[in-house]
Amino acid sequence: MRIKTSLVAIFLVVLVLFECEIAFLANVTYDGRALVIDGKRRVLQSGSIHYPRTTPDMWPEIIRKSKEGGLDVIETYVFWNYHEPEKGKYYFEGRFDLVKFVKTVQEAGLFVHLRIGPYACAEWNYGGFPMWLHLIPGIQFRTTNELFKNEMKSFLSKIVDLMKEKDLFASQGGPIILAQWAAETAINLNTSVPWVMCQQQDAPDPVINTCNGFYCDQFTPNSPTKPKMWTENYTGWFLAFGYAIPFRPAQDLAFAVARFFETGGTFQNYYMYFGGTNFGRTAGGPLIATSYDYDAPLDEYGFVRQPKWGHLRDLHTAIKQCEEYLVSSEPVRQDLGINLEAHIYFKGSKCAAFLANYDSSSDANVTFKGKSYFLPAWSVSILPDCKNVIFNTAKVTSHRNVVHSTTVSDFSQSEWSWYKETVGVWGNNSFVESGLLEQINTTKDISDFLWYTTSIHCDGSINANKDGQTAYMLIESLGHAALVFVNKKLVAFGYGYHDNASFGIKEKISLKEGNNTLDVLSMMIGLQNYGPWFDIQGAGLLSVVLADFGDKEEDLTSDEWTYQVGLEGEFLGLFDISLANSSLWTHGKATPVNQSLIWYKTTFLAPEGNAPLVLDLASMGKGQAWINGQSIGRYWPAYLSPSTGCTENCDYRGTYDSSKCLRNCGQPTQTLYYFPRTWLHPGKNLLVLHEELGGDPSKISLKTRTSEQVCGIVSEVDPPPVDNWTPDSEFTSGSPEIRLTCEKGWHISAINYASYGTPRGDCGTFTKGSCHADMLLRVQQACIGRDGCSISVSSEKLGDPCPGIIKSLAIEAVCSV
Ligand SMILES: *[C@@H]1O[C@H](CO)[C@@H](O)[C@H](O)[C@H]1NC(C)=O
Ligand SMILES: *[C@@H]1O[C@H](CO)[C@@H](O)[C@H](O)[C@H]1NC(C)=O
Ligand SMILES: *[C@@H]1O[C@H](CO)[C@@H](O)[C@H](O)[C@H]1NC(C)=O
Ligand SMILES: *[C@@H]1O[C@H](CO)[C@@H](O)[C@H](O)[C@H]1NC(C)=O
Ligand SMILES: *[C@@H]1O[C@H](CO)[C@@H](O)[C@H](O)[C@H]1NC(C)=O
Ligand SMILES: *[C@@H]1O[C@H](CO)[C@@H](O)[C@H](O)[C@H]1NC(C)=O
Ligand SMILES: *[C@@H]1O[C@H](CO)[C@@H](O)[C@H](O)[C@H]1NC(C)=O
Ligand SMILES: *[C@@H]1O[C@H](CO)[C@@H](O)[C@H](O)[C@H]1NC(C)=O
Ligand SMILES: *[C@@H]1O[C@H](CO)[C@@H](O)[C@H](O)[C@H]1NC(C)=O
Ligand SMILES: CC(=O)N[C@H]1CO[C@H](CO)[C@@H](O)[C@@H]1O
Repeated sequence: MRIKTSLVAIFLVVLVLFECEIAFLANVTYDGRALVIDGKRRVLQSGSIHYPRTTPDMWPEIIRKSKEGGLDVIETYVFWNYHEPEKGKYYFEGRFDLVKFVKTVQEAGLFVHLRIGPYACAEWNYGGFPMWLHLIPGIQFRTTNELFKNEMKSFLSKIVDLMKEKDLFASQGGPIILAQWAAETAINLNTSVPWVMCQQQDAPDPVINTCNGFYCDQFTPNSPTKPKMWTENYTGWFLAFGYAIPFRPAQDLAFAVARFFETGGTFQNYYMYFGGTNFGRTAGGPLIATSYDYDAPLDEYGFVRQPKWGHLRDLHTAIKQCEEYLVSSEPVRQDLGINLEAHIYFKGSKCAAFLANYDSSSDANVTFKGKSYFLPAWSVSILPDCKNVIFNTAKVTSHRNVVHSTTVSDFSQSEWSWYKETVGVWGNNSFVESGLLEQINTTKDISDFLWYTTSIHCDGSINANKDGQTAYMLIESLGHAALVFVNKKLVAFGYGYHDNASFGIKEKISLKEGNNTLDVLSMMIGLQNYGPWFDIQGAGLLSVVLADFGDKEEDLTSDEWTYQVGLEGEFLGLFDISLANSSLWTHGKATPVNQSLIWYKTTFLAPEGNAPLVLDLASMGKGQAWINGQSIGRYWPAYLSPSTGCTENCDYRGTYDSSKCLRNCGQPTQTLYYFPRTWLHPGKNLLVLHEELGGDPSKISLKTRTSEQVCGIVSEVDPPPVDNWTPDSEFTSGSPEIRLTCEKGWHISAINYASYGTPRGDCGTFTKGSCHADMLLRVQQACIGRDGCSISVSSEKLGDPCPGIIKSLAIEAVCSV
């Protein structure tokens, strides 16, 4: 995401498959209004799902929930650095099985929008560029540099060939149609599908320039012959270590999407619809967290996030009801007052309308075609017949959910083994250089770690302060973090931020007479994926200076330094299953705690069932964890977010930005680390941790989700469910409903609260109002034991406890496995 550089573009691959599962050649073109598929203009809802951010067994269910949520298109980047880890050596297995992913979407009957890049950004390590590409002398990324273009072309050919091999191209009678990044090349490819470039105002014809952002209603394509497309509308925001958790209210996201379609848009993509997890070292940087949940409509575990998922599904249904009008004409704007407007789409004498109040605080009543409508601030109402409001973005009738994680096992009684990492040089492949080397060019990203070691000779008398310390050590680093050891003893830990990974360390140290050793372990936490010249930002130590307590300084920066890439434990492969019984591991009674640079190992039994699993690593500092040899990602619970800036109930009204709505202030950024069930097997499973700062592994626990609270509150004057609408019917004839649904395979096990009247509060805090009729029994009868239920909200059905007063039904239910 966050693509700004001009030569970046994206590929559009549209894969058409119909319910009858007969694929045929689809003719995809576009005009000034919309994408045209087989001669028909289409209004399309798209959502990003990155295949390696989950496992193939999860793909069908996540795609099914996306379709059920009203998506037509699944969009993904293609991650070059993992598909071509070494120049000319390709990888398409497991989570990187692109063909399988495309086919899975095809089987679900959805289109695919494939963004082959080559630049992904996407908070992905190095924005998806392979490290070997960076190391080609003379290369310049994302420019017309020939070396770069050649490599890019051969990767593209590889992907194209792979798709051809599987008969997935339109030219073969298959379903895929494709476009390319550099405009001339794209058109030359003759893929017979439209190309889109996001955030590129100068996209030459016929490449379609598109919009990325939180809102795109103000966006216009650079030519009237191109449709208005929105390729990245952020459903939330990514998480970085050291930051609070961003979220985006469903009402604001729905408002942004409705405004886009109101003002002429016909294609929109949610970035992300499902975010997932940055397993292993795939996270971008600096300091991108392991969870890539993104506050997306489907959460990190693949569960629907309510009310966001349901509210957007209702919005998509409402927009679909207007599709024939949207594709027939340009919208006609009608002024309705200050910050109030309507857009009308005509087809013959009939029309559909969007009424908008884009004022960030004042609600309003507007008159449209002789009828009065109430428009809450910062909302859009959708009228598919220019008369009946079937959806308003600020009115959430979809239920909410609150998910509970319960501990299924802990590790307090587990037998732990450990391995103390060597401080400093550990192998015969270390080397000596004068001066401080840039880290990425030195490690080539085969490891997060680089040891910088040297010796400090002190002769004669040393002036000590009253604590026996003798000098200041001043270190400047480009990032991202560093542990400093003097005479093999840890003296300091320094680290940067996602926004600025540079940092300095100033620490009093004690030197002894004669030789002293200085070992600095410099660490990367994800290679930068975004920003000007992000690929040559660099990392590692910049300067090391010793200052005594007088005015003497000794600059060690240009001294001889000995370098060692990686950690000994990584070289030995301690995370690997094959070393599970190795004598390298120490066993004993007391497991060492609060020690830096230590490896831990234990085994555990797979919990029963198929609910998603997380490791709660709150007791650990910073490191990486592996399950049966597979890395679940970097962890860093010791990094707390700032204590201020959070809002309990973020007001959805007014312009959203990534720092507007935050939670979890003053807490560890991430304590729960997801891992796929498929990485476990019956019997004993191996857990290995590499702890860098100090932690207590006995306090780790394994958690799962076995229940969730599901709550709804709907008023008798709310519209009936949007999918009840049929044109030409009197919509007012149906009654509003509360609909509760559980995750697939779950069922409603309890009703905690059910009141018809004037209840107040929200999920978990509902209380009786002055008007109250107990609906517990009734709701229990209708819902218990089922995977979902719906209850009409009308006094006719429920009885009238207080005539003349507008009443609501509030329900809090529990879904469990
Ligand atoms: C594809 O559609 C366009 C516009 O609808 C049309 O002009 C063109 O002839 C079609 N091409 C094929 C191969 O059907
Ligand atoms: C493009 O592909 C179509 C269909 O495969 C083919 O008929 C046409 O000749 C090609 N055009 C060019 C310029 O290669
Ligand atoms: C809108 O109209 C209703 C009904 O007439 C009234 O109760 C309400 O106060 C009005 N709201 C605004 C913001 O004018
Ligand atoms: C050191 O050298 C030996 C043999 O020369 C080799 O087997 C071993 O892997 C090397 N160790 C390291 C850490 O490079
Ligand atoms: C980044 O942090 C470093 C060290 O704290 C500081 O010297 C530098 O000015 C910061 N840079 C920016 C752009 O804020
Ligand atoms: C100090 O350490 C360096 C590097 O290990 C070594 O070459 C040198 O001989 C040592 N000097 C003394 C006085 O021990
Ligand atoms: C890394 O090496 C490349 C070429 O090998 C060079 O162009 C680049 O400037 C170096 N990067 C840094 C940060 O030193
Ligand atoms: C390690 O030992 C256990 C028990 O002795 C055995 O079940 C397991 O297969 C061994 N694992 C490996 C990788 O050798
Ligand atoms: C862990 O060790 C650090 C430094 O050695 C110390 O400051 C800290 O208090 C210790 N924490 C615990 C929980 O023992
Ligand atoms: C890449 C991009 O378009 N980013 C935009 C996302 O939205 C915010 C808020 O509207 C803008 O400030 C960013 O520039």
